[in-house]
Amino acid sequence: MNKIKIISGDITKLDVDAIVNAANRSLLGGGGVDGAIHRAAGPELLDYCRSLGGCETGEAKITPGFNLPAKWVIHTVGPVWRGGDNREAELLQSCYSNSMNIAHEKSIKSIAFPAISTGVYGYPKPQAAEIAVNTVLKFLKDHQLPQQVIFTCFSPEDLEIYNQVYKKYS
Ligand code: AR6
Repeated sequence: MNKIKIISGDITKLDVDAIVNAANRSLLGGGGVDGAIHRAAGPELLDYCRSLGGCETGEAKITPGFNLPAKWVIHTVGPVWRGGDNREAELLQSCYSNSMNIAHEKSIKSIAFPAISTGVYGYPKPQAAEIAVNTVLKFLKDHQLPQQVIFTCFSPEDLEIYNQVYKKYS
């Protein structure tokens, strides 16, 4: 079975063990995919997140999925793009590897990622996709779990970028 899948769609609808949220450091919700996840999970998610004390950029924290089809949400905080000389690549890589580490610790079999940092936070999409695909491929080489990683693209442009990057590295 191919461990990586690239699909187009809404991450909140996916019936997977965990979805990843592109959150902010407060973990108290926002727009974009974060807003969509909180709306679909229901108010219990925000209540739970209040107990977590926020999250640093590049780090990740797990919560239940509440009303989502996904059992878990792994919240990670991507870097804001400020030209590329402010550790953006390293921090984005940490988002993917820390999320994968948490998934591994929780014996999560399937996990879906959005394109972290590429919306409001302005990370250039092709560069972000390279980091996403490379970091996940490297993790999968060394670990049995998760067995399935889904990159969820919210636009045809993202789908095209991910497919091209994946073709290059797989
Ligand atoms: N399913 C999958 N992907 C989605 C969905 C969805 N339902 N909705 C949006 N995307 P963004 P960021 C894509 O802006 O850049 C929030 O306010 C979107 O097209 O959600 O990391 C947080 O609270 C883009 O490709 O996240 C933070 O303050 C990707 O998800 C800030 O935005 C990420 O876009 C984080 O900014």
